[in-house]
Amino acid sequence: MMPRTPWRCFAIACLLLVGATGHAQTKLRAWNIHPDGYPVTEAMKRFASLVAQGTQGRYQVEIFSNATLGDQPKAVQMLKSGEIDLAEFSSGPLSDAAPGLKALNLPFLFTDSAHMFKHLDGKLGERFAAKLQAAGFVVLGWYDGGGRSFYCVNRPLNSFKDLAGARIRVQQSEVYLEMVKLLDATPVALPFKEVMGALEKGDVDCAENNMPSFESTGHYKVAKSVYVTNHVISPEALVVSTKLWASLSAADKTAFSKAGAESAALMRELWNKRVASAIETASKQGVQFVRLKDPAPMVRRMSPLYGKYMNDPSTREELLSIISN
Ligand code: GTR
Repeated sequence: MMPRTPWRCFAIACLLLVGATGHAQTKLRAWNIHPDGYPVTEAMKRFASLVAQGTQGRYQVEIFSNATLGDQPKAVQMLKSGEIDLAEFSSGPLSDAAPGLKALNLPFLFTDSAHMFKHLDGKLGERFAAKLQAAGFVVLGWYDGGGRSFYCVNRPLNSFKDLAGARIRVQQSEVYLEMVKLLDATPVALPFKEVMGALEKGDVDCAENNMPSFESTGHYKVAKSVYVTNHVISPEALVVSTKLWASLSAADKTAFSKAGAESAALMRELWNKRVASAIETASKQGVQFVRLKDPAPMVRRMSPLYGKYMNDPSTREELLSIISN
């Protein structure tokens, strides 16, 4: 009988593993910024289980939540280079890697999530997905980032003019930086996980986000005035790297796409419930919500942005088709 050298033991173990499942298993690393229970996280879990099911266990998605693998701009680069396989990104940071997406970050472009999905679930979504694919990201589902609003510590907000002079945290994303400057305020680009500390220490006066993130991060505990502007209705996307995509068989691509679509449907459903419960939690803690009644003056203030991106050939066509529908 042959002696059992270490390499032989390894080979036997591999054969046994393949024999037990009928095939080898590939582990995929998925990046996520949110905590457990958040709509994005729960939808990604559903995606992972559907992928396992649809590929008879050959692909196992491991979700690294809470940005433990790094902040969003870093993860965008990691996915582009194939260092991680999958992620859920907001269109803000994603648009720095795929500039055509900047159109999606323009303020007051969509009236609400239904209007946004009317476009993203149709021809326009396909066009954005093609731009993303050329940049290294394959879209498997459009998730909801809802309406983003401004909120501040010790600064009552009754008009966008009350934001003048404030230091406002934004995502690392060009349009967001430009938007805050047009409000005569100072944009401070900070990673998501550092915003709470910055609000507490007074490094920034304000931030802007959707209500589920305002609540899940605990920002509502210090920022007691919210100006409900919904200035950006922001799409998010579940994406895989083009490297992973190229390695999948046609049948596995179908299984991944189906899992992506189902996870997006779940996400959107969970999202609406979470918006309502986030507002309720914050209201109970004394947060004051003031609604922007007439967006026209704020829209006028943003006009240099519309001019800039309408003249930009990478965003012009998409903007025209959104505006005309
Ligand atoms: C959240 C979004 C995150 C991240 C964050 C931020 O609403 O889901 O992906 O973009 O906002 O402001 O950094």
